Amino acid sequence: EDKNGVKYTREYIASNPARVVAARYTASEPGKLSLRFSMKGGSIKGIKPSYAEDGGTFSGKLETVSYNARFKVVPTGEKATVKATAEGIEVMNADEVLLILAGGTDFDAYQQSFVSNTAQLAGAIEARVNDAAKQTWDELYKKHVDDYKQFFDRVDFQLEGTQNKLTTNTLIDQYNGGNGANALMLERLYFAYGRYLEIASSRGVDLPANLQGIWNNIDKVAWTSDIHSNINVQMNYWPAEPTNLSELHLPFINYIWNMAENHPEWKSYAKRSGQNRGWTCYTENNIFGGGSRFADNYVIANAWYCSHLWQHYRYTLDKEYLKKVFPAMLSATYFWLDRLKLAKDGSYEHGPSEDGVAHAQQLVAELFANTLDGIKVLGEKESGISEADLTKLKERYAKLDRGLHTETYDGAWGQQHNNLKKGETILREWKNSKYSVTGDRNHRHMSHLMCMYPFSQVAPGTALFDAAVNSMKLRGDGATGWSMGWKINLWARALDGDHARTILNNALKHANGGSGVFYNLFDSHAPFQIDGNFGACAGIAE
Ligand code: FUC
Repeated sequence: EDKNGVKYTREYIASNPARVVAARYTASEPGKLSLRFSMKGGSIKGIKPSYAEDGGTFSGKLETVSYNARFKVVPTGEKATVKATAEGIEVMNADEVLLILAGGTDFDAYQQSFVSNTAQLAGAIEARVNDAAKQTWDELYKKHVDDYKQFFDRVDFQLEGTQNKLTTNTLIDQYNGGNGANALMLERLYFAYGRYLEIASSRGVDLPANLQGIWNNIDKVAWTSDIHSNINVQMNYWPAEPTNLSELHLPFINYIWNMAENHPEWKSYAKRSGQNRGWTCYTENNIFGGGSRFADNYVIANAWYCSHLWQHYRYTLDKEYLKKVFPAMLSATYFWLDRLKLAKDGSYEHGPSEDGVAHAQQLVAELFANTLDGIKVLGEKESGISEADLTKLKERYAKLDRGLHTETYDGAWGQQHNNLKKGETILREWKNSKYSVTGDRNHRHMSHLMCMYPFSQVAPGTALFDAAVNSMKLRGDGATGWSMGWKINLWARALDGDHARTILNNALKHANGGSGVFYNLFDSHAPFQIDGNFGACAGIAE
């Protein structure tokens, strides 16, 4: 920023090693920086920041957690002065200013009360700020970048001929989905950004990234910034393993394990859903194991979650890890073992009311298959399953409806709908009712295509695979943010990279109130949801 011939700069980092946000303000001439720093607590009632010497602080308690925030300014320059007023900290005539800001709560996922060390919170935040303020910007910056690069540099993705010359908003405005240097740059950047967001949202706390990652900045945010289990939180971790960020999958995995094994809520939801054994959660979840009653029939979330526990094992082959999380997989398996019911055709369906829905059947199939594989890896005894349950599991898995039935597109929506012609075979979404009766033509959830992505239940070159691809055609390309993320992966799995890129082209358009990206490259569903960023990143890897 230029003002009266002086060039001003601002740089910010959110440092994991220092656990602070640091900012550096500079001016091209000495003594030209005069700034006031103050704090705002959003809509939290009763927040009153106090300022003294060179910093400010506020603190308080919500229903469960206590919070504390503090900042300190470090001005440099011969003429620099700093003083506290009722409005904030005023710096006059500095050459350069370093700002250190830290915030924290006493949240502790591993306590039944969900808090610990409350009395130490204020002191811990103060120490953190003081430690960081003793370092120079260069030191803070270097440690921050080194820490980040240990993950980021594990993958190198180049597209031939890209050029990094335009600002991000210009790249977006000029994006035409072609093969020009700038279009390819944006695609490369979007992949890098997905990994950046995965790294930056997964450090330090065993909680998954929520609908806005960790970047919600408004009070009345969509879906209350929840942990949404009917695809969104899972999609947030789709890039973790395939883009070599395996450890950064752990905040989600540890959350699943902890809630399933150590806290009572998810077990109580299993009971409320009619099962004596196991655990489950509902669609909308908070960080205390709580779930709203919205869409509380989505108890299949437990099976989807367990696929993440298993995927991490598949990428790491870490048996000690598997020993730890396997009880949570087994427990979810019991939930479904007990819940399945024998259908008229002799197969097991998920019951008790929505019989044979492909989505749930594919998920139970995945859970049972992975649990059986886990028992093989750990050994029957170590796995903790009883002989009777193992017999039952094998029998039910053998007779399980896999959710892979087909039907004919009979032209109910026109001789050709999207890219599908009458007479072609599609995958059934519902075992007992036709696509055209229950189906929402262009629905964003590709629920019956779990078998293609994230799972690999249908092999290329088979009739089922072709039917699954036909179902994708029938849905068409139009989609919301995360739905495009899913479709990129699906078309990649369909071995149609060109089609995957067509969806990516749509996903990278400026959202303009609808679906696409904002100028900071956050994904718009609409509104802002981070899942679409992660879905597209995983899709590019795929
Ligand atoms: C799923 C979607 C909604 C929304 C919500 C947060 O339930 O179907 O569109 O993205 O998650």
